[in-house]
Amino acid sequence: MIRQRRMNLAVVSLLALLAFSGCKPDSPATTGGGKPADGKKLVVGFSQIGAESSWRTAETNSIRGEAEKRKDKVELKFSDAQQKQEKQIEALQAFIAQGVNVIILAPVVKTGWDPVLKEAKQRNIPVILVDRGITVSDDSLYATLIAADFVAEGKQAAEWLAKKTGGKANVVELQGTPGADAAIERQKGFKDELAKHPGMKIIKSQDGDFKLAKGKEVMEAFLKDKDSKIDAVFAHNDDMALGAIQAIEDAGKVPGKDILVVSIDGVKGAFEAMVAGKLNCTIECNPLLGPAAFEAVEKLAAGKPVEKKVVVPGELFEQSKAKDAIGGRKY
Ligand code: GZL
Repeated sequence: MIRQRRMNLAVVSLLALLAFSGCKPDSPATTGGGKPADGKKLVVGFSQIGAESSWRTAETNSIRGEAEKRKDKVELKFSDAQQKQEKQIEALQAFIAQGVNVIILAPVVKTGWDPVLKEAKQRNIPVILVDRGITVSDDSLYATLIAADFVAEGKQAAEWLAKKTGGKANVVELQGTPGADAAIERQKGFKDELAKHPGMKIIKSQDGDFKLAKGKEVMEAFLKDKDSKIDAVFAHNDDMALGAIQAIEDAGKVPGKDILVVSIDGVKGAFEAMVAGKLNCTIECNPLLGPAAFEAVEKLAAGKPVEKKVVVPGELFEQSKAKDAIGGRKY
């Protein structure tokens, strides 16, 4: 009898210990998060990657423009991380400490976000991902992802190139920022589609960091190798393609003819290059994410549900369509 009571006591003590040893569910935030205090502005923290491309500038302007339209009820705190993840994490920690109501994050790379997103969750601050996705241990760590289908973009580029070259070409690839969702997925889509065409071969592939200058530098190096005949360039974004076009011209070749150029984004410079016959095709990746981002901000602030993923559509433009389309482009 005494033995049984001792056992019961031990079990009860163990359960009590577990209950108060931090195993309890996340405690709700004490401040910050979701709804602003009565009469106060909704405070939104936006961690932007940087200003590496004209696409990025268009995205920044779109989001800041939407905040400006709502300036009587929204305060936007903006941070430019110069493409460094540690600076984005610092910015998010600062937003959390300031008790913002909602965070918008354009994540420079896919991984390494769990700890800071857990801090935001602890404070009940919803996180909206724009433009690039992430890999996390628990997808409740972000509210929604608003981004294009990068695999489809890469696939479309490969399909167009295979058709244009009759399925026979040596291709060089200018990759976007290493570890970035857009770079990883565009490369996957392109390679998987190209694999269906045995005559299509990626003979060189290197990081151009989504930047015009670096795209030019990498293309110059590719062109110096006289042993490889280059038939086409696939650039993960238009800015690197525009850099490659400069390198091709500097090498005394005709871009768009001697070497085909295919890229993604659909920025104004790409349309100008297509009208000039120097770029052959670009797949649109719309950076004007401000309206969709603030639709999500307002829903979250009102405690309403949001879609986990919003796929931003885009279409393929080639030279034949460029002249008619360029006047209507918004970025
Ligand atoms: C795409 C975005 C990419 C663009 C580049 O959503 O992340 O980053 O394609 C930009 O131009 O630098």
